[in-house]
Amino acid sequence: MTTKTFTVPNISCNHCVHTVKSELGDLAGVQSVAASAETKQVTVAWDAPANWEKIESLLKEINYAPA
Ligand SMILES: [Cu+2]
Repeated sequence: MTTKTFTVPNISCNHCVHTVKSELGDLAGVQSVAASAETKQVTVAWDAPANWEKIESLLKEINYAPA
């Protein structure tokens, strides 16, 4: 399992947190998603078939690109 913590500048409230968590959670292979509106930090844990490229492009698609 791979875990990565990164900043998403566009996270501004709990709705954003909810969106990021549910969208990433739907990606096959993603095991857990933690996000905070206060720190704008997201931690994702994943296994194959997910990978960082897929996670990053999904986040860009929904306008929550990682910094
Ligand atoms: Cu928001």
